[in-house]
Amino acid sequence: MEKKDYRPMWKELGLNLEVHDQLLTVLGNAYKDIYMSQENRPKGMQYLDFVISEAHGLRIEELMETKKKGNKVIGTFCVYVPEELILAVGGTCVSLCAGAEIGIDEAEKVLPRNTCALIKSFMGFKLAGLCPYIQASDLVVGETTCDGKKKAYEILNDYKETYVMEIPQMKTERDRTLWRGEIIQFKEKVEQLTGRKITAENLKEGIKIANDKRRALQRLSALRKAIPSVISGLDALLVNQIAFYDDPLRFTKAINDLCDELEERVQKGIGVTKNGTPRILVSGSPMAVPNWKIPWIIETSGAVVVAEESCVGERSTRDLVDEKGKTLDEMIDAITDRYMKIDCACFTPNEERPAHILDLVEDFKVNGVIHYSIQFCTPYTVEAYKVEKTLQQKGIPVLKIETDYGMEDIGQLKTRIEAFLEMVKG
Ligand code: BJ8
Repeated sequence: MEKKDYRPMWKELGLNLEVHDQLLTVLGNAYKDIYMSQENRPKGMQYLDFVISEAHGLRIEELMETKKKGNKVIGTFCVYVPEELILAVGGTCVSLCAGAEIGIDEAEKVLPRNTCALIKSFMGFKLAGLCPYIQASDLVVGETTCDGKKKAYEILNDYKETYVMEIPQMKTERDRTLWRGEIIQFKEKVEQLTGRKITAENLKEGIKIANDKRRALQRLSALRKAIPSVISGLDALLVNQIAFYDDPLRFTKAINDLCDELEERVQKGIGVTKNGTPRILVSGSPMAVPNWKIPWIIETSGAVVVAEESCVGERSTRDLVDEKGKTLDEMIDAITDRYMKIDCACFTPNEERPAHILDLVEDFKVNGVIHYSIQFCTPYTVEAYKVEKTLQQKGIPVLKIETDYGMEDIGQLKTRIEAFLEMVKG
């Protein structure tokens, strides 16, 4: 089937068509090399292949359609933004482009060079006119998680209205009160933007949609405990990445279908790995599309990634919002409590995270942990020490990696990862 020409839409959105074309070509080739070369992929992954191929096309067209009906699109960069409130009023919550190196030159005109690649990437995508999601968004919502992000949002706000939620730094009762207040203020912002009231009835629906998506992702995660592995880490990561872009109802159905297929694989003992393949947990900074570098190196070095302790992974899906609440107040409480459980390294102390990593190692029969920090990401790079110490005390092999989105260090990383995998096997 011939591909539709989306260039008129991209032009209308103000994208830099020439550079955007180059970006799509590079991404298409990378996807072919990394994803389509895998063997024995589940059939259900065809849906994900399709979604990724239309990430800047059909999906953006859908967003423009929903906007024409008076619905709003809200762009985010963090799993702290409570999407339930957006869904309640018929809005769409999308993650904005932040996983590729393109646009870095533009970003470095306004940000220091030693800023984490994720921040430079979102700034670069906006300044170079390459992210159709931010162009289609009616509002961007940022958060005061790490210093780099919160200061970058001040700059981003000069180019696109950016509303910032204050995320507490600790998890005391006082912090919970602050966070609950932020959620109420965000609710008012959403109501003002959309001209629609958030009620107990529509919020219940918003909670259900978000929880159903998380339940499908939890199902996928649980299926990755199987030996042999029934899906590659790369494919599972892609599912978690696309969760941030796709229509939630359609996505949930597609992932549940994929899980049905994987359950059948478990029953029949069909896997994508051989006996004795080292099982790796990747832990740390989030991997936004198309950041596939580390799992790609791991899986082309003879191991399989069985879980991501990451916001693009089970950190953002493990907790559901309690659905028992009947009044708006009870639902706001349930949302507050659910989001307070996220153990991002921006919190101090953050003892839950190393403890949770140990649980994952046990549950997923992990042979080794690769701690991944985006270079210049202070929260995860510093917290890596505690994670490493906790794992070493239990005799669990761990490798700490710091890298950006560039390809220059691929050879060096491959050497280190291969040496680590040798040790894990031995
Ligand atoms: S809840 S992990 S999505 S903040 S990598 S920009 S922390 S310097 S992305 Fe994150 Fe929310 Fe936390 Fe999750 Fe800063 Fe680090 Fe860069 Fe980061």
